[in-house]
Amino acid sequence: MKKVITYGTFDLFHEGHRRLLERAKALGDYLIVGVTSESFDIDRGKYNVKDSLEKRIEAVKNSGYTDEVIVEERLGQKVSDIERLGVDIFVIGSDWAGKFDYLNKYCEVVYLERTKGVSSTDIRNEGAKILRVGIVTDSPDDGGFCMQAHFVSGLEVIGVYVPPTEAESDEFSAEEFKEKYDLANSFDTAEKMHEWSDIVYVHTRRGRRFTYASAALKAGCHVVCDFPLSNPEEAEEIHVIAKDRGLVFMENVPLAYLLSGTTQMIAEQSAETITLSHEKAQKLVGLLERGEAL
Ligand code: C2G
Repeated sequence: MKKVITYGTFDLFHEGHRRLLERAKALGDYLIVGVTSESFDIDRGKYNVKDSLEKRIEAVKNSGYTDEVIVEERLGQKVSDIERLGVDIFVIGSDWAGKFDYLNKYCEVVYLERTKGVSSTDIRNEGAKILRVGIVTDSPDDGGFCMQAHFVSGLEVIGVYVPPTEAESDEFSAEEFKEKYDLANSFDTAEKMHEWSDIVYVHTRRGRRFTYASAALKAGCHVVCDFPLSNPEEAEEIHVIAKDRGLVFMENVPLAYLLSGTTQMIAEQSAETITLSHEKAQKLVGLLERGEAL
């Protein structure tokens, strides 16, 4: 008998979870599902799980594909589960590609394509889809980003990740940045920030932009990046990575966007729009000067 195991939170059980379990079961004869405990999810940075452990276990059982449910309570548990339960295949979604290769020592590891267009996060935010922005920065100054983001509806800057610097003199902490710009979170790894972000703003020195932009795209986040990204080859590569995943990649060239918007308005002869946006801009400047913008 071929035993298959998979793990997950399975919050607000949806079609993506169901399809994962269906395909996992089809790989063998007996499917074991490890459902994460509440405290394990908090430890790994998943704070807003809605359903209780009991409810999530029930949903996994009700799917009709599961032969046995266990609870995942700690890091490193997967190896002992696989050995103890005599597992042949470990299965997980492609959002984890490469992360569990170390389990190859104990059993076969299979990454299944994640189902697009459905996630627990979207269901949680249903009706009020707010795009969450995470910033990766090696500068203590945000370049005006947080303040400007306040004027964009449907957007929330949720936190910051500060990669380690080589020069000690440049050092500042994510916690300091978070306090300065009144953000909700500081993340100790880029991966955690990706998990919580729809968009990542890459605000680092030029040599590091490609690394952080590509990592964010590979984690499924849209990216806004300081200009220029790096060299033309890497710029081309990043556009391919974004395109393949159906994600937006944009460089931070505000004057160019302003000019293209203006050109379009002129072409459409929508002078009224130009006047209106001018008035809006004046109002914004007034608010900023009086410190009322936030
Ligand atoms: N999944 C999917 N398609 C989606 C959403 C999720 O295929 N649209 C898959 C995930 O890739 C994962 C499983 O469903 O394999 C459960 O997803 P989550 O509940 O988000 O669990 P996760 O945080 O990925 O936990 O130890 C825990 C595990 O490492 C995975």
